[in-house]
Amino acid sequence: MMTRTCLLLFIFLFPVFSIPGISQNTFTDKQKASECKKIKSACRHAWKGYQKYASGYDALKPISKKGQNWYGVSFLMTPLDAFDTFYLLGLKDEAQQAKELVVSNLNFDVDQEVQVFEINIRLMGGLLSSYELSADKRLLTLAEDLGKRLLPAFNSPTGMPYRFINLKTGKARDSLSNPAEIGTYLLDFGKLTQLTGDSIYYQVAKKAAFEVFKRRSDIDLVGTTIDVNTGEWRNTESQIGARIDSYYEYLYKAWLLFDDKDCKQAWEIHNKAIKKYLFTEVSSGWYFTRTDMKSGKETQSLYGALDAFYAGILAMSGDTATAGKIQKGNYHMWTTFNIEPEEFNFRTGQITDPSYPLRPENLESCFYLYRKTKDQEYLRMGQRMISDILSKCKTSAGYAAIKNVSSLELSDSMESFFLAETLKYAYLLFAPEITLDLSKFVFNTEAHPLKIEVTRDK
Ligand code: DMJ
Repeated sequence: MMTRTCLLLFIFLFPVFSIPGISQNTFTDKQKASECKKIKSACRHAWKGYQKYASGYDALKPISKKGQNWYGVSFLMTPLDAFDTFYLLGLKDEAQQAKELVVSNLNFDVDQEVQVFEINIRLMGGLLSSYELSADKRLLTLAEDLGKRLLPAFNSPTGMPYRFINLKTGKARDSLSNPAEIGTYLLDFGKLTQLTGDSIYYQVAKKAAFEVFKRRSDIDLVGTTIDVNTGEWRNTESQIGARIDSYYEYLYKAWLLFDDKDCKQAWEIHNKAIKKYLFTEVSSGWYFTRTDMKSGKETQSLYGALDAFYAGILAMSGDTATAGKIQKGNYHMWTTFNIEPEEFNFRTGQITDPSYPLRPENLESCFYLYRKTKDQEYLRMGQRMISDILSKCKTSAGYAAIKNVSSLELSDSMESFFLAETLKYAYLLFAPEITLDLSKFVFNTEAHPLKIEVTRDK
């Protein structure tokens, strides 16, 4: 008798000639509208739970039905991350409620140390996009106040930011950082510069990203850990996901948002190396592996939920062929394990981290690929993933992360990126393009849309 593990391995290693679990029908407008309706109703359900059990907190604990803060005080992560999703989905009451919670309660004048990267992508990004969509000046005032309080983090000998900053005292700490936490400011700080006229924000963000870039290896890869005091690499493993991901994303998107050609060139140099050294084919599909940044030799054949985003960037850049191959791998990872695991070994099919914290990246890549190719396959993939999330993660108070994708045991967390990103990309995949015109907006890494104000040479 075949054991469950053998069966999983067989399914996983079986070559992908057709995509299992996907019917070949074409979506009608009516079917697309029905998908949008389901996602809107999921948004309302998650928001109702937050309002009832966690109003004023950073996040909802969807099983114990309580509120949860990241720090000693709340920074209203969920309403701020969710506002622009409600706005785009036409959930006017919910958008108004979320905005009111933010403008009446958000205060950065607190003696509290925070993680600069997370505060920037969720709060700074959220404030700037909410301001651009609603024109409520109070949101821009909050963004500028936050920007001033984050700036001292960049006062390191190299200009690469420390990981933590006290919002009141400006005391910064933790010099051991990574490309993602150093290079993910270009879009948000750049937008703050554009809206306030103060050049300092884009200046520090660009310097930080290019301090990483200039320390790339001879084969144009970067590592996973770097000391911002000395500029020395402390971990030279190169990969596409955690701790590096949005560094690449922001280099590419800073060109889209600000027409910054230095950033485009840097991304192109990295992308060539990524495709040469990380892009790997096995019998079940294509993945990005992990290598040493100096030799390009494989260190570990691990891939996971976070890595899935890069297919979207490739699609945006016009490389739909490579993006399509990676997306097949992404979808295979999803269907093989019930729901995608946080990380697995793509050579053996073994799961190395079984959790699913409601991440958006797989759907995000489907969204960009569908926009670029109009291939129905991406709608079918999205439909399956959305259906899995909405059925397997639902609780009476909202949606819960999964502790183990094999047992589908839930964990008591609903990250704010579920409303900011996962449900937004899910909706936009099926909604009319005019809902969000990609020639007019660029998403920050938390899916906050920022307006393109420059004219770009094509
Ligand atoms: C989000 O906070 C952002 O997308 C970030 O860049 C990576 N991780 C989460 C979602 O998975």
